[in-house]
Amino acid sequence: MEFGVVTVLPEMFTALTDFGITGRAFKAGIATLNLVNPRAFSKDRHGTVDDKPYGGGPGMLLKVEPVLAAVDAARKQCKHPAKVIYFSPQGRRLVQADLNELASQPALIFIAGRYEGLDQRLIELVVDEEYSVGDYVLSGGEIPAMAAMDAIIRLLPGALGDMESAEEESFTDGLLEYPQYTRPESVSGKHVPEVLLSGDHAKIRNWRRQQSLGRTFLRRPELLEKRGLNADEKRLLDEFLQDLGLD
Ligand code: 9D3
Repeated sequence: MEFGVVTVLPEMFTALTDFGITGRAFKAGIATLNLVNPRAFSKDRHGTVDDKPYGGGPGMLLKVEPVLAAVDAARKQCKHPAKVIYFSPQGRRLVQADLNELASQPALIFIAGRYEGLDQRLIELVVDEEYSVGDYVLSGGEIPAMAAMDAIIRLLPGALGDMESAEEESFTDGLLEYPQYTRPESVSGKHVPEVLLSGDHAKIRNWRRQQSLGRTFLRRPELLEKRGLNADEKRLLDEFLQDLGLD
């Protein structure tokens, strides 16, 4: 997968290229990254990349010509035709289904917004999809672009080790994870649930399923509404709530 990123802060991307699973994927050539700084395409000797909004008001926008030139340069560096994705607070919320679709593309160019964002004409001219990562205020689109690339790289063949891949397969059924414990058996008077020490693997599987259902019901009820529950799961959830005295 070929990634291009248009950003005035390319140095931030070492967080992705130099560490962990994503670092390994770039080293192995599973993904490639071209960083393009609009500042390199600025027309004046100060390298100006921002300008005032027409109509007045606070804040600055990224200038059109340097960003347009940077997107063109990013396209030329791609062997494959690229979709252009813009990260902004006005975008649709990015979810796993979007990332699954993006992971099937041969090339993606991300535009990371800074300041108050992009001129609307630039969005209409070059942007295929506009995404937000959530309803909170960040300082720019670089961290959202990195989050998207991280999530996409995990989906690429060979990016995860055998252990991580096996874990990934057993997940994706729309529930939150069950609570997990490692040694020691007791921490400041808090003990590992007895069932996990029992060696009864059917019972452990059942308990974990119940914990997943209970947690999802309490923390993310909208996930259960979308997914629905079978008769077995209803019974496990009822028992979970009964045990907590929440029925
Ligand atoms: C005058 C109001 N502006 C400043 C508070 C709005 C604003 C502009 C630009 C708020 C944030 C940003 C920079 N954010 C992003 O580029 C961004 C973002 C985000 O802030 N939240 C969630 N997802 C994203 S994707 C890109």
